[in-house]
Amino acid sequence: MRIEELDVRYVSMPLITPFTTSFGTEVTRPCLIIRLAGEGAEGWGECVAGDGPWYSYETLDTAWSVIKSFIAPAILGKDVSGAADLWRLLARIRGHRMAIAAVEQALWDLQARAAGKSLANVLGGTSGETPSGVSLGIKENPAALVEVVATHVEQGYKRIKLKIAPGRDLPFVAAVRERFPDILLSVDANSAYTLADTKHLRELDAFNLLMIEQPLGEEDIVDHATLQRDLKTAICLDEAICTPDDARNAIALGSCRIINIKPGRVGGLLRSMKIHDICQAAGIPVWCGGMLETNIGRATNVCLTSLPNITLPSDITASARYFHEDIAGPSFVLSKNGTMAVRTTPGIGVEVDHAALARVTKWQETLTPATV
Ligand code: OSB
Ligand code: MG
Repeated sequence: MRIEELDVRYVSMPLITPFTTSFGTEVTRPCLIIRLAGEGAEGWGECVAGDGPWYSYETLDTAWSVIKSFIAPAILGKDVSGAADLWRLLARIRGHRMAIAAVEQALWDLQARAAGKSLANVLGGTSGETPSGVSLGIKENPAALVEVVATHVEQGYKRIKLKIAPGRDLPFVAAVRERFPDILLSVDANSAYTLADTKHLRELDAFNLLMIEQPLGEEDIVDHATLQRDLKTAICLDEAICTPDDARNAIALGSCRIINIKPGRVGGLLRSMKIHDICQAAGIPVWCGGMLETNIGRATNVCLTSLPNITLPSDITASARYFHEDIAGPSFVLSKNGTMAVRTTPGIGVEVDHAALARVTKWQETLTPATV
């Protein structure tokens, strides 16, 4: 498939509710929306980097710079037959996985649409629905958090994840556990602690949590292994798993018992599938994390969750929770039993709403073989 055009749009979407984690509060979700076109078909992808390097070192500016200067020139006008081919063309690029993932995602969508197949089908997905979990930001006090949890338990989410940070942890988790003794509950620290907090983190063992996500350094797998030996609760790594080798090494060291895959963090769907397979062979369950995606990224994540070893509830929440108006549809809604349906329509399973996209687009640039 000859790639003829790569459009990049910088989009900024106001969030319905601000989202607070240990690394800050987000009130809008900016992202880059990528459109690839070739041979009469098009495909869409979303770059999940943030405006600042808070979750990851990548930002939307670095992603745009790498896409424009290095990714677009390597693929425009070229025949690209799939993600493996894309990776071969981009082999000289180190890191910048969120930039690569956004373009890779658009390529998968383009190819699935050209073949008239759903992305889930192209990826070899097997399940028709995926259990939904929800990630709840840090709230003012434990009582306020319990109220937000109650709303989401009523909506049917199968797992509730609480963001935590030093000073915003034990009483918050205790209050939620007291009100909901039986729900599947987890916490996510986004690297807010160190090994010196081991004694404190061990107190979380009392709450029968499904997992503690990324308690320590964002690049660490050694201290996590030490901590995992001291905890009853399973550690799930998020930030620290950026490549298939990271997954292999973390598993070998015993740094975690669960891994969260985010296609953006690991460089796309091909790498996601490699990590999925490594985990499956090692008996490590995985789930798909979220980055407050629009329906374009959300649709792609849902397709990924149809893989057989994505067994735990993923951070794939109803679209209406995030934005008043999304840029693609149909929107994702939670089924009565707390699952999201995997779409069978061609490509990622959503169509772009061009008028809605234009309303949130701050700038756009079209790259062609002639302009790079
Ligand atoms: O650590 O999983 C995380 C959002 C932005 C950055 C990091 C994380 C998150 C979430 C939200 O937890 C998941 C979602 O609902 O998309
Ligand atoms: Mg996380």
